[in-house]
Amino acid sequence: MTSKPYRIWFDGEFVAWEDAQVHLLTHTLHYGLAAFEGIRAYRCSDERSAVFRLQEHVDRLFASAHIARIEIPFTKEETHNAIIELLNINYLEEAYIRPIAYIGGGKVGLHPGDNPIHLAIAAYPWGTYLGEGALSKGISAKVSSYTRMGVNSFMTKAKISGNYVNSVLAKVEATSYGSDEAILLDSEGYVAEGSGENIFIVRNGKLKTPPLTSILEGITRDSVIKIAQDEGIEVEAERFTRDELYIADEAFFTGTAAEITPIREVDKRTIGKGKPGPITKRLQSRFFDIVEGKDPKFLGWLEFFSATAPLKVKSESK
Ligand code: PPE
Repeated sequence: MTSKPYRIWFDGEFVAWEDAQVHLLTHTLHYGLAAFEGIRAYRCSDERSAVFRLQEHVDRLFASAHIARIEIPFTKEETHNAIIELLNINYLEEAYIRPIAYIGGGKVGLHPGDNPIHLAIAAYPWGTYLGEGALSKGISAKVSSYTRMGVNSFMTKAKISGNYVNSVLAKVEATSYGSDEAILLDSEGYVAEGSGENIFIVRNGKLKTPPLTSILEGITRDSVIKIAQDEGIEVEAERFTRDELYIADEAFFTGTAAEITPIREVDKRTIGKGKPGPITKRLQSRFFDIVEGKDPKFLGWLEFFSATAPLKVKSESK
């Protein structure tokens, strides 16, 4: 693991990047049960910075943990404050924030028993998720040979580490075939989501996105729906097939990491004109205005902080 000059919040203390270690017999390492989040903080136009929809992410972290029967030994408020403190302490004006609640070592075997639950939060700069030019030119995607896991096999509403085995397999497959990202179909063959994003299509001026049945309840997805409604664009949460995707006028992914990434090609079929379409561009530009605090209507989604006032480090090592 390459060292970074950032501290990590680990069970209530700040530790150096390289000291945030786990034991080999960590339960989660073997069985994949951990609840995690991906959150972004942006530098705003007025010298301040802001975390985008922080409370919703903290709520989803606790919802994922609840589904997984992981009892996080901190309150939502403590977690929320820890994230802001971490950004301050690291002077991070822009960051990707990764909280993870996991089951530690103790008894080996499937039942987590009394193994301790840990909460760790890392934050570091992370640029464009799908590579240079992804946001301005769009990316290529491949419908995966892997099916999105069924709703009674995995808990798709929960952001649980083990769920991502499906995503990692799909992502590696897609990139090894030369595509930038994978699109997974659900067990009935309808379009579900990307390996780490929700998906939207535009047809005849209307937006369509798969219903929440078998996908992650994306916070960016929810934001895009609300922005589109504000723009007077009709949005339907309705199932669609891969061939409807092929004949869409526009398509894009949404996610904290991916933000709003246009899709210009799927399975070697050009989508629309093969470049970001007008509705995608409109939503993308409104989204970036909002996260940068330039849109008074959506200021409620931002939690401002000043990364210029670091707090005192409580502890050097765990
Ligand atoms: N679906 C999946 C499967 C998913 O992982 C994400 C986020 C989304 C939808 C979009 O959710 P939201 O971020 O709330 O809009 N994926 C996270 C992890 C990416 C990673 O590579 O790690 C993210 O974007 O932070």
